[in-house]
Amino acid sequence: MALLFVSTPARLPVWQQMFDAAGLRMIAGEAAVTDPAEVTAIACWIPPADLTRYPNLRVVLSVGAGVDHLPPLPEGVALVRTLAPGIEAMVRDWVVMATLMLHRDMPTYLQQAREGLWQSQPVRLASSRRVGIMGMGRIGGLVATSLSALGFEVAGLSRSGRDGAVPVYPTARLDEFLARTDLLVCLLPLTAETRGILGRQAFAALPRGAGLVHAGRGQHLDPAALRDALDEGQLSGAMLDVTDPEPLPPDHWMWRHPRLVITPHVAAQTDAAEGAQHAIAVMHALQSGAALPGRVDVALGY
Ligand code: NDP
Ligand code: OXD
Repeated sequence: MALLFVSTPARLPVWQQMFDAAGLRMIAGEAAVTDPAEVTAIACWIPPADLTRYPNLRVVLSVGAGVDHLPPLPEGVALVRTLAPGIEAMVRDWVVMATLMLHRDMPTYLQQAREGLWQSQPVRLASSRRVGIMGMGRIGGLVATSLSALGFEVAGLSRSGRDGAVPVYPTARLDEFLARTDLLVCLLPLTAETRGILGRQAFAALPRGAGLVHAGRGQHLDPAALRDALDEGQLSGAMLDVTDPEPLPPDHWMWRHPRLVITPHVAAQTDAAEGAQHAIAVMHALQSGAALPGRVDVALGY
């Protein structure tokens, strides 16, 4: 029973040391595989092209929180995502920063700074802005708590609509949720249901001048709809951490739009020790037959 590591080389020494300490076998890279039958789990962002090479493969572990980048897996191979408090805290920090940037008009001030223009905009209380968080899972819940503590009026959207620390709308009440949202935060997984959800219909349902904070996935967003909404003033600004494609080509219009601020998918980066710790928990669960932590229900369309 071994885990094949095909992720970022910089994380390798930490993983190796932690696997050795746990008494678990880890193979560093496909070139080091001598007996493919040993491999029961693969930790990766992008998996090896030919998974049929590993007859005893039971788990593919995404080294991130998302799994949408992974191809359909062979029958009998479980899909697991990394659960790590560091990922969740990092994304929370990015979303709080991005929300505050829109709340405090930073796209305008960044543009004014380029022009050497000293000009104040009206400042509003956080309590006068309604934040709407699409996706109230592990990350959305943390973000809701933090933004509520800053005084924003926060609500969420999820499939179930189960209330948490803030009121949560079910998907069936999407339009109602959007109509009460001044700053829209997307923290959804990319699925067949959520692809393109940030499009013309959603933007039109928001109050005029709303802002968009997007840390989900690039394919949630229709870029042409975003450009029109920004140019027409339906949206006043957007903060994007994810784009389609990634990397965003240097000549893409989004880099230069004055109402848009883009970061290169850096809301979170998995900490090596936290990632290894989760992988070890997965290997222990595989050994004992316990439920796999972070297992994704593929039937739900992830
Ligand atoms: P979770 O699986 O914990 O939560 C997902 C949430 O989305 C749940 O509340 C779920 O609802 C809801 N949801 C799923 N489908 C729909 C739908 N069709 N309509 C409304 N709500 C829906 O995920 P995480 O919080 O851990 O992560 C969320 C996403 O954040 C990741 O999938 C990834 O895309 C992104 N991410 C981005 C990072 C970055 O660096 N930019 C880093 C890490 C994550 P319910 O609870 O009812 O099932
Ligand atoms: C992730 C990400 O899914 O980095 O962890 O987006």
